[in-house]
Amino acid sequence: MKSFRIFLLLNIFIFVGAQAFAQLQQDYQVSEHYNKMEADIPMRDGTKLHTTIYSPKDTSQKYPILMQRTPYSSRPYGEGQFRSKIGPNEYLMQQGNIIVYQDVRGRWMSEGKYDNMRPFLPNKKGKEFDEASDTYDTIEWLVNNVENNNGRVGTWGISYPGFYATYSLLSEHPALKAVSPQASISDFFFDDFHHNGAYLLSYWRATALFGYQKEGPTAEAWYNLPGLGTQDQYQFFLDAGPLSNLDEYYKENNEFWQQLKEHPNYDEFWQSRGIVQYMKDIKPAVMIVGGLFDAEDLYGPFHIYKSIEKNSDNYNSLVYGPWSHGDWARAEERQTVGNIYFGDNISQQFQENYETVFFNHFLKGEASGTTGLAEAHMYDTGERLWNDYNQWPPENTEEKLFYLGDNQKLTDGPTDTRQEFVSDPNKPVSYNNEIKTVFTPREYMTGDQRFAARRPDVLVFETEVLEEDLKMAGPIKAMLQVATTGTAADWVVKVIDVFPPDAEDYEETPAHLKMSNYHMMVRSEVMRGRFRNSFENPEAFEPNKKTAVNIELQDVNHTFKKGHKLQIQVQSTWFPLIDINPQTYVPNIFEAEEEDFQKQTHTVYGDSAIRFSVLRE
Ligand code: PG9
Repeated sequence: MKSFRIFLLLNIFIFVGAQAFAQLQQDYQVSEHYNKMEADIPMRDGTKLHTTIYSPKDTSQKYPILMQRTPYSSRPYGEGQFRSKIGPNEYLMQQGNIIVYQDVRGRWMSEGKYDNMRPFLPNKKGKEFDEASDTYDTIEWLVNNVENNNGRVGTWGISYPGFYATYSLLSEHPALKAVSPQASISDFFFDDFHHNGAYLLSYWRATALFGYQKEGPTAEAWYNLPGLGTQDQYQFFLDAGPLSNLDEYYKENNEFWQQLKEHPNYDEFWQSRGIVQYMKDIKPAVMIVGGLFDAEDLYGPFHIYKSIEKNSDNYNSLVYGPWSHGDWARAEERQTVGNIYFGDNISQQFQENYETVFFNHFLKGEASGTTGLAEAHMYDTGERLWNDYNQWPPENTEEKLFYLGDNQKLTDGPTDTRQEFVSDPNKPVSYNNEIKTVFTPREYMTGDQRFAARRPDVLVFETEVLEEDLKMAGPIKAMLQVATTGTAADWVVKVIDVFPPDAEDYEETPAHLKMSNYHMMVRSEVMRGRFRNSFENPEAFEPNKKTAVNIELQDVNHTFKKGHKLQIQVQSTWFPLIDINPQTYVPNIFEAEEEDFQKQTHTVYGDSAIRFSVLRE
């Protein structure tokens, strides 16, 4: 009885504490605790970058500088105009830090010309610049001109700001001590606008966000996102037909649209803009953050972390949670992605117990590297709890191959069977089962895949009901053996957790859906078949010739529970997440004509395998 009373008191305490913090958040006014100034900081070439600086009114101590460089505006601009929340999270804001936001070159109130994913220049001379030198020049100005700073600087950012945080590592400014790239774009050929060379048609509207140069410093947007005129984006893009028909919306002055069309392959244009290649000999402490269901930038955080880990001996850590793009920075009590609920206060606990600890240790504390935090803090999205690993991928795993056998089964060995399906460009497989137009797709990452499983042009392979838990921790590789009657094809592989018939609904489960037998997407990826041997030099398929196509799917940390099933789906269209492959080889799909789009029959052979990293207990 006594222990129950203690349990009850503890829960009352937690509830009261959470309520009190929520109230504190609502009562906290940035303007009451911070002064704000704006400065146009000159870069080495003379270009001025608009920078907003929030400094604690309390000057009883010195503070580090926490900076975010962004293409999305450092607004609000103007005296007396304050953000409602500043910094990576509320804890760091309320503890007191100097928080800085900067419009990157060519964006908003900054001068200069914008360059999407501006290439890094390793050996800059004189006034030559890139985002690393802009970061260096900014930090140099800040530490010498902002009062009451303690000489230590951190950077952070999510998504494109995450790219600039990653880039800040290349500034090599001695004051830069801690960097947290979060959902960082690393390479537009694998993040956001392309996946393994397949163009993300679902990002088409966002082309306007980055495609136009502005006349000069502006506090107002100089671009508009095109409207589709419908909430049914599947129908809109199907009716639009070949990509060239979309030119009517973007003219020559949309630089990014022209670049997308002119560079269909992984050529020097894209390669020079990738940042992973430079993640070597990194000195500042790094905490990479990502979401295991991040539809936009899943490739980036994993590859940046792995490159730093392989090529540097700095403090380098990884956090991947049950999050969609940027969820970890929000304060939703119930953490859900699409139809799946993972738990309560997951983001707040990360912000308080991880992100705040990381920055305080290196910017205010002893900076010894003994943070008490894990090397890899990874959420198990099947078990619904956190794992701490001393390396990522974990060492105690073994490879397990599942073969795409006959009769919709996953088999332990290859079979001499084959499965065929007709892929029709006029009836592509939808990437989700909803009718709504989105800025960029997100919820499909945990979406129910039963709608696809019941189509004849989606191959399904699955295990029997699992008699024990099966934990996957690390990368997944699809090693397909395929053929097509055509000369071009895309190959999509989906890894699915099939829930048991008695799975219970969540609070969020909509009336039309049941979690019973839910086919939860765990991981998915596409390979544009022409890039199977090289992203730089595409190749056609030889009709009806058995051909190897390998696809790296991004890492997972997921337990397929006893009573569930592991399912693999294979398909060749994924619309309008990605554009439709004509299935006739043309040099540039952005220039394909109506007649190039042909129905073809594809074959998947029984010696195709999916390789998982299974955690040994
Ligand atoms: N990586 C995200 C994005 C880039 C481009 C278009 C749409 C989204 C982001 O920066 O939020």
